[in-house]
Amino acid sequence: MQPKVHQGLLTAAGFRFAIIASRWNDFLTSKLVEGALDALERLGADEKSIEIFKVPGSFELPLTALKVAQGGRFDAVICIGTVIRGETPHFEYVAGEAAKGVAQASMQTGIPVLFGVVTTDTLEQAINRTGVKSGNKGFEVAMSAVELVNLYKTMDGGENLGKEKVFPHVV
Ligand code: INI
Repeated sequence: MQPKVHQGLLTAAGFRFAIIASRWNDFLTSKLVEGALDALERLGADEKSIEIFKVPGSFELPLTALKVAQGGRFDAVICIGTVIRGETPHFEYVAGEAAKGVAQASMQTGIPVLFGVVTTDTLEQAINRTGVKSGNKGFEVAMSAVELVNLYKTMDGGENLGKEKVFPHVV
């Protein structure tokens, strides 16, 4: 059997990206933002087609992502943050709400909203996920964002077609 396979190209040229970055643990999240920018640049995105929105913490990512996605100016929204279990007694609330809200923003708008939040037990694990050891989560989610905008463009048969069909309230 050879079923038809649908998958997105890894080319960012012509697409617009929003990065929403939490200020918490800025020495780590700034590395994640750098990783995301590195990926977008290397996949051909134009600097002018990328905008960064800063928010106080990861808890604030979902609503900001929703507003940015609803604005209709971007093809994908990349949310970035770091939540470390050992550093907060309300880890579950912050990380859980961030994950749930980011998914909701995507589902409500039809625009890919990526979850680039590093959630770890320890500071060391978080450091390792920001480019020091086991990859850079910002780079990875930016790659996923590019793949998805290409996949959805193909599925829609044209830019924004899906949005018009499925989400008439999103301009
Ligand atoms: N926000 C984070 O992004 N990471 C954290 O580790 C964190 N801790 O540890 O509390 C955190 N808290 C702030 C939270 O995201 C909100 O900004 C705050 O609760 C105001 O709504």
